[in-house]
Amino acid sequence: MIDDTHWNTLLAEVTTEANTYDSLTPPLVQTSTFTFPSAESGARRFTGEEEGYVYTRLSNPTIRLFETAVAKLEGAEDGLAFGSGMGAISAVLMNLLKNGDHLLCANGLYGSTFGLLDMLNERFDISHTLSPLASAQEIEAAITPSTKAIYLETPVNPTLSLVDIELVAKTAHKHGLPLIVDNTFMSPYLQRPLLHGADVVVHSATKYLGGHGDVIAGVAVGSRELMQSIRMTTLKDIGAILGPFEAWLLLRGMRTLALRMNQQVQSAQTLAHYLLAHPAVDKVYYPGLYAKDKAIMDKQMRAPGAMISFELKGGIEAGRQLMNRLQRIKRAVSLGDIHTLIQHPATMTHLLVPREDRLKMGLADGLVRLSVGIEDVVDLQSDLAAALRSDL
Ligand code: 7XF
Repeated sequence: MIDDTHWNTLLAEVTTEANTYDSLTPPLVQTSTFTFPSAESGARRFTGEEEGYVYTRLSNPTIRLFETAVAKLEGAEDGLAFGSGMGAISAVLMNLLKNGDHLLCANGLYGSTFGLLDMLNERFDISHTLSPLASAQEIEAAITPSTKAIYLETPVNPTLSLVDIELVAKTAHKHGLPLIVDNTFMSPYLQRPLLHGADVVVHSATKYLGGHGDVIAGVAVGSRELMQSIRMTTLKDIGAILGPFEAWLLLRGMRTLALRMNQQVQSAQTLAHYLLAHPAVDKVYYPGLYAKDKAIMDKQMRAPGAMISFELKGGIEAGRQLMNRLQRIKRAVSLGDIHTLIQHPATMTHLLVPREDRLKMGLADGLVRLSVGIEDVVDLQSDLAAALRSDL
């Protein structure tokens, strides 16, 4: 269990650690391969009888430092780094599932995770169903004899509603099923799913862990046994590995995770209340604004996070206008950066999704998603105020 009061100390420790050169910051071991002192030693490294690196696709000291740092922050035994969040998600799912198996998922998943599940279904006969997973009865009813794992994101994108990790974990374990949680929207600073019973946590490390918009990366953490199994199968043989330099950048970004998060959450809370009171805004989605989420939030989250979705009364045209009028807030997908980013699903990420399907996913025409950065909140609010003129 991590002592919450010492997060900055912990981050400083786990992202540096003692190393060969006593350097303050971790060494960047930018190499593809490692030399063996002798033929016999090389053979022993391949069989695992001797400690030592072999090839960067299998492991690398800088990547290893990043993996163990995230594992410690999440309270896991071990971790694995990947070249993207999707690399992590696909490696975990393809390790745990085989043809004929079924995956139960919470309603609402990141678009490419949906895409992966569709592909697994069409090509490999691995099916999935979606459920709100809101009560033990609902979860029980959705589990089938071929269900092999449960997968969820919380808060759910883009409605930012919450799923009770402990409730799902308890029901999953009654059936001997592992629970996988995508913790990208929260980061381990705000939510540690393993402490509430989850078995595996995945992240798009592109987001809050990196924090600076300069890396695409993913990570998975869980038991030593499972991580070792993934390393030797869907990581090693499919090969979506992280590069050493990216691992080094992530370690640098992670040293300020708590500081960034505190600032971003504080600004997001201010902006969520500002938007809620704005006449051009129909609805605001932000954890904790509504009573129904309060109990889950208090149980598993340190704070509501820094992602806000809101619906403009003026629909699609209002969304487009808002995007174009903003001066400081950047029009971009991705999230969790020091820069405040905004995107309008109907004209951007979901432009190619038929309108009817998009509405079913909870993505109204005027829905906008804001990822709040570290800029001064006064500047962010005035940028929004100038763009949200009465003609929207
Ligand atoms: O492979 P990536 O590092 O881009 O991570 C995929 C991913 C996994 N889980 C969640 C909850 C995510 O949000 C993402 C990526 N989301 C970005 C976004 O929603 O803006 C991707 C840009 S299209």
